[in-house]
Amino acid sequence: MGDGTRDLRVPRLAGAGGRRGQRRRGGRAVTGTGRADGGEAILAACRSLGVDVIFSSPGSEWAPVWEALARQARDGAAGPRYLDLMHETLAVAMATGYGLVTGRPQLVLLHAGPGLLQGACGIHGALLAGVGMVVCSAESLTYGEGLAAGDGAVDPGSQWYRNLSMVGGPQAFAAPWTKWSSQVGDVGTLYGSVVRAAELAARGPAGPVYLNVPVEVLLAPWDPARADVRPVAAAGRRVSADDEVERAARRLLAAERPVLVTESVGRAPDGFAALVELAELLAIPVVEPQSAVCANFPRTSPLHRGGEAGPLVREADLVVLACCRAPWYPPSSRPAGAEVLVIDDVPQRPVMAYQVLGADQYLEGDVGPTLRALTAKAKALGVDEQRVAARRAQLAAPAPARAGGGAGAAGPGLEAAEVAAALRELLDPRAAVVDETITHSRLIAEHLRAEEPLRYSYVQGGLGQGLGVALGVKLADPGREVVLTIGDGSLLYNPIIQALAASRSLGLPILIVVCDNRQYRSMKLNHLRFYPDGAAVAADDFRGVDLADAPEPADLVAPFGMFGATVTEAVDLRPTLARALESVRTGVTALVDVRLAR
Ligand SMILES: Cc1ncc(C[n+]2csc(CCOP(=O)(O)OP(=O)(O)O)c2C)c(N)n1
Ligand SMILES: [Mg+2]
Repeated sequence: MGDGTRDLRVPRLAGAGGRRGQRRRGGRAVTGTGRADGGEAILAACRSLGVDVIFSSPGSEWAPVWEALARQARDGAAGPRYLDLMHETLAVAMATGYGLVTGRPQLVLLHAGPGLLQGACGIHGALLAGVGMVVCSAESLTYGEGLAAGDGAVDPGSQWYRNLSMVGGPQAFAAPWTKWSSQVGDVGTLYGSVVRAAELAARGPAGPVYLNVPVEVLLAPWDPARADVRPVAAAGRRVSADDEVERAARRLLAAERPVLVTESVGRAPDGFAALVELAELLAIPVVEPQSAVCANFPRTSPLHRGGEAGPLVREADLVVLACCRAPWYPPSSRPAGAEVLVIDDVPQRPVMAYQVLGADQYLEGDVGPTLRALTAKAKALGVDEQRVAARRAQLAAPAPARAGGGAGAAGPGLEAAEVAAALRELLDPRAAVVDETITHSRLIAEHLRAEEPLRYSYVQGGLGQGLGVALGVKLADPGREVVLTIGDGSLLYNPIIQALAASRSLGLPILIVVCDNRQYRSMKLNHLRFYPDGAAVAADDFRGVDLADAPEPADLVAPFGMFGATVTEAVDLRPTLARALESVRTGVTALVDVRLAR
C-alpha cells in the first residue's frame, strides 16, 4: 500500500519561496521548533500517567509525536522512551509482556487502519490476557479539502484520501476486539482522552483500548494551559463488603472438603501470596486446571494438587474459584454436590461469548486484598484446628507431576517434560518463562514447578505473540532471565526477523527453546478426535499437520550473530541449554531447538 510519498508535498521553508507564515503550500503552518500540537498533548498525557514506553510500528501520522520526542530529547526533558519496532505484532506483544510485569498500561502507536489490523491479533490476545494498553492510530477528517482555497487547511497527505480512508473510522473495526474504542474529535480533548483511555485500560477487566487520533487533530496547535495537565491519581482499591466476606469465611470454615481452583490469581498484585496465606491457614488443596494461564501457587507445596480439577472437585463440598474464567467443561458441568464460591475482580468476563460459573456466592473486588480480608475474617471467626490438621495430614506429600507426553505415538527424540525439568534445574531462581507451546504446555507448566509469580506465563490469543511478549517482559525487568518455550509451528507465526532484530538492537537477550516435533500436532489430534476411524487415519493422509520442510529453527538466529543449536539426544540437552544460557547471560539471545518424540 502506497504511503503517499509520490504526491507528498515537501514543506518549503519560509524565505525559500514559501508564503510568509506558511511552510506548506496552501496549508496551515505546521509544527515549528517550539509550538505545541497534538503530538505534545500525547507526550504530556504519557508524563501525567507515568507511561514510560511508547511501542510503535510507524506510520506517517506520528510525525507530531516524533517532533515532540525530538524536543523532549533536545531539552533534556523527562518523558517516555520511544521504540520503533518493525512489525505491529511485535509492538503490541511487547506492550503485553511489559504490562504483564508492571501492570501499567503503555502506549502503542500503529498506522491508520492497516497497522491496526496487522496488530489486531496481538490486541485480541491482550484483551484475553487482561493486559491494559492504549493503542492509537489515525484517519483523516478533511482529505486535504480546503487546501486549494489557501485558507489555512491542514494538508494530511494524499495517501489518506487514496489508500487509507476507512468507512466508519478505525474505531469501528477495533471495537469488537478492544475493551473500549473511540475517536478524538478535537485537539482540545486529546490530552484528556489519552489520560482517560489509559485509566479505562487499567480498571477491571484490564484490557487494550483504542483511540483514533485523526491527523488534523495531531497537527492542530495545542495549548497546555487550557488542559488540566497534572499527575494522574492511582486507581482506588476495591474490596468486598464486610458482611459478604464474613458469609464467605463461614462457608470456608464449615466446609469439610474444600478445594481451591485458580487460573490467574497470580496475575493480580499480591494474589499469589494472598492465596498461599488462605490455603495454608485452612489446609485447602489447590488445583491449576488446564485453563490456568500463569503461576498461581507454589507447585512444590503439598497443597498443590496438580492440573486435574476433576477428582477433587467431584468429592468436594465447597469449590472456591479464584480468578477462573472457564472452570468447567462442558460449561454447565459444575459439581452437583458442592457449593461454589467465586472470588474474582470481574467474574463475568465481557470478552467471553459464553460462560457458566454456577456460583452460590460471589466475592468481588481486587483479588489480593479480597483474599487477605477473607483470611483475616476466617482467623477472627476461629479456625477448627482439628479439622484443618486432619486435612493437612492427608496432604502431606506433594502431588506427583505427570510423566510422559500424553496421547500420540512417540518417535525418536525427547519429551517436553524433560525439557521443562532441565530448564527448572538450570534457570536462575527468578527467571520468567513465557510459554507459547500448544500440546506441550501442560507438561511444561507442571515440570517447571513454579514457586513464584511470573515464573510461568502462557501466551493468550492467536499464535505469533510469544517472541514479543518475552521481549516485553525482558524490557520491563532487564535483570530477570527470560525464557520463551515455543512450538515449532507457533514460532513460524511470529515476526521472527523483526523480533530478533529488536532483541539485538535494544539489548534484550532471551533464551528461546523450541519444542520441535516437526508438525502441528494439535491439528492432528483434533482431526483424530472428530474422525477416529476416518479416511485420513486409514491412509495416514493428514493435512494441516506436516512441518518436515520448515526451516531449521537454529539457522534462523545465524544472521543476527546469536547462539543457535539443535538437540536430538537427551544426553545433549543440559549441556546445550547451559551453553545457551551462558550466551544469554553475556547479552546474546540464544535459540535451542529440541527435537521431540511427539
Ligand atoms: C493466528 C493463529 N492461526 C492459527 C491457529 C490454529 N492453531 C492452533 S495450534 C496450531 C499449531 C501449533 O503448532 P506447534 O506450535 O508446532 O504446536 P503442536 O501442535 O505441535 O504442539 C495452529 C495452527 C492459531 N491458534 N492462531
Ligand atoms: Mg509442533
